[in-house]
Amino acid sequence: MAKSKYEYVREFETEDKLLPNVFILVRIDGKGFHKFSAEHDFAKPNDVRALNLMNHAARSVMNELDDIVLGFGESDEYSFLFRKSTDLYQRREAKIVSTVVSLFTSAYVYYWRDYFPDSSRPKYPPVFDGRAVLYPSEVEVRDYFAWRQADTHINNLFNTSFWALVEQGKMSPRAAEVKLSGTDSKQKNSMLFEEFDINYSKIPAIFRKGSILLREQIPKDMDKDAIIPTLPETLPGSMVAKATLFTVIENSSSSLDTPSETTDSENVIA
Ligand code: DGT
Ligand code: MG
Ligand code: MG
Ligand code: MG
Ligand code: MG
Repeated sequence: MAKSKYEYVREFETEDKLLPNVFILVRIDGKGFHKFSAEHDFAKPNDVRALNLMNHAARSVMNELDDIVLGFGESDEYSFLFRKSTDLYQRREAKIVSTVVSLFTSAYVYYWRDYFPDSSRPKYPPVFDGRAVLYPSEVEVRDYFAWRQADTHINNLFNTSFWALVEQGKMSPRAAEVKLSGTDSKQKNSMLFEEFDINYSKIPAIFRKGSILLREQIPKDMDKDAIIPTLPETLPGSMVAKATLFTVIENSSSSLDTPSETTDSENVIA
């Protein structure tokens, strides 16, 4: 095709290729979900429908982008780890991040009704932002997921204590905050147990530890649609961490398919 005289404007586009041979991590996060969760009456402190919808949207992302080997979700955020050698969009940052965010957001809206059957769609369009972070080695990748999971735990313990004080203990939000300020996790655990009969360790793992989606290797000749995702809980504990973060990443190929889901992410920080 002949070049038009306008073609020169292409020269204004800049290169944004991510460094080769490092792990690409993309994290998305809901914009203003403090308000979004209130407007849609999300249960406090955790709404299992909302978390499952997040998981479904993340599964859509992983089904579309084969090079994502691991996903971790909590609250209104999801992290996606790409295999080190991915050449998706020649590692162009804007293409990678915008595709993940766009697909996640459209899937979140598309599947909304399956999780919130009382409304056909959200009251207004939810927005997610996204960023890519590069990690040079498995050490940082492991610590990254440990960081997000520690965040899940800290927030959940605080929120569980806070709402127990407010809803069961009939305290004002301000008084609950004052009572909790400066307490450590041991004190929160005993308060929940002694004052509210809540055994924190019995709270569903999806709330305490977040959700993991991990891609598993399947035999090449297997019918992809016939795969029933296996829960990593059924695998030996040590294998989940190793297979996920360290083996599967390097052996990842197009024969990898259906991510499976677990709420028990303990093994990632093992
Ligand atoms: P941002 O990310 O800076 O635009 O602001 P937010 O408001 O999205 O804040 P963020 O991402 O730090 O925290 C997530 C908010 O979403 C937080 O206010 C709690 C809310 N949220 C997330 N999951 C749930 C849930 O399951 N139930 C309820 N009630 N709220 C939730
Ligand atoms: Mg924030
Ligand atoms: Mg947010
Ligand atoms: Mg958030
Ligand atoms: Mg096009």
